[in-house]
Amino acid sequence: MERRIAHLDMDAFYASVELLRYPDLRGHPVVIGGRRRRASDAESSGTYTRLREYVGRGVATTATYEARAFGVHSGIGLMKAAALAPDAILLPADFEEYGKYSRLFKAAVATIAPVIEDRGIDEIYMDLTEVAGESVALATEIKQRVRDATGLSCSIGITPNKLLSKLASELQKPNGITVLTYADVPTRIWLLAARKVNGIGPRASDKLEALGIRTVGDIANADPAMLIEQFGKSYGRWLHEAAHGRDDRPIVTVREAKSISRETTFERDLHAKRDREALSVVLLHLCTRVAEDLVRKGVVGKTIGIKLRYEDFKTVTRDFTLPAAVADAEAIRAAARECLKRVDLDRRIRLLGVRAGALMQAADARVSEATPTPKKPARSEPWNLSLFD
Ligand code: TTP
Ligand code: MG
Repeated sequence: MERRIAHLDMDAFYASVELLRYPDLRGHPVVIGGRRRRASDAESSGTYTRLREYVGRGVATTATYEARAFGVHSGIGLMKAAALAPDAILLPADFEEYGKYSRLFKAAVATIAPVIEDRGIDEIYMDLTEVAGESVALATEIKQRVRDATGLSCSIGITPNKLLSKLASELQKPNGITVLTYADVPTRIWLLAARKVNGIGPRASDKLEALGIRTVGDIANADPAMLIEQFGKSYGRWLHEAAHGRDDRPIVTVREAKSISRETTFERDLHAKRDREALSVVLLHLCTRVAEDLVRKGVVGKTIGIKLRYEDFKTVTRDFTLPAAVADAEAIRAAARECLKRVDLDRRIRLLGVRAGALMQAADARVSEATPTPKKPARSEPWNLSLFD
């Protein structure tokens, strides 16, 4: 039976949460980034910082749609953003507040959709196959509940699978509802740039581009044998399937999660020895993310794994089983390092991933040390943009 899968993504999430606090800024270009929020911020001084006053090397984490009209977006340097939109208001990030709204909107959705996969701070997948109601009506109802609970807007895509729904939710942002069937793939999806597909990172899209393949439709129309020759058996096949909008990944609820992983594709391929420092920064970030996810979900993992993808797209994984289940970044990193000793580090690497498996409820495991609470909320692919700019 065909499934009905929805993807919900909050609109300009961090910025929209800030606008709840500073409603007078509604309609203005606002950018989030730079230093962290201090207790004494805008309310007390009564004045906002303009982007033109910014000096430093910070990047924008997000921007309101009014600021995006000037070309400001996630990952852009704030000095560069200031050149584009000097009068935009710059606000520091307040991760605690975003975490609070994240929990609120997810709880509101859960009143309608019983099967939810948590994809991080501002997005979720839902399986609506068993939920009664027509798709647009259902999406409208979900959006209303999110608005009632948080005052925030979101965009929803509803299609037969996760891959298409993730693309669909973006098609009419902000505040959009997009329902697609397989029949819509050629007209609505094929014109999109290849990199819009979750799983086609900057390097793969560069390589595709060099082959004259720019859009999802170009991939769909490419010879599958050529894709396999260029990208290896598994990724090549996946590209072909993805371009035709096919994806049978299930919705994974927290209860069922067998493992928690984070991975990142580098802006440029890294060499394990020559780029040792950059790699260890990435490794620490990934371990920190995995640790945050574990803590957020109240679980601990006994098996730590790594995934490496080499420049020729060949992928290897290694696992290391610990004597006791853990949820802290340092222990995860130590185990990941053990795994790294068992792979070929003389070749260039394009992707690194860290996984915690053999999960159990933290309450059931006897964890000797208290696990730290996460400071920053987690996202699904957080580091692609910023680390190697
Ligand atoms: P996104 O959903 O990618 O962006 P958004 O919600 O701000 O805007 P959109 O309407 O396009 O969905 O990311 C969610 C939040 O995660 C975003 O508000 C800020 C944060 N974030 C980062 O910290 N770094 C990043 O590189 C990106 C893309 C987002
Ligand atoms: Mg969003």
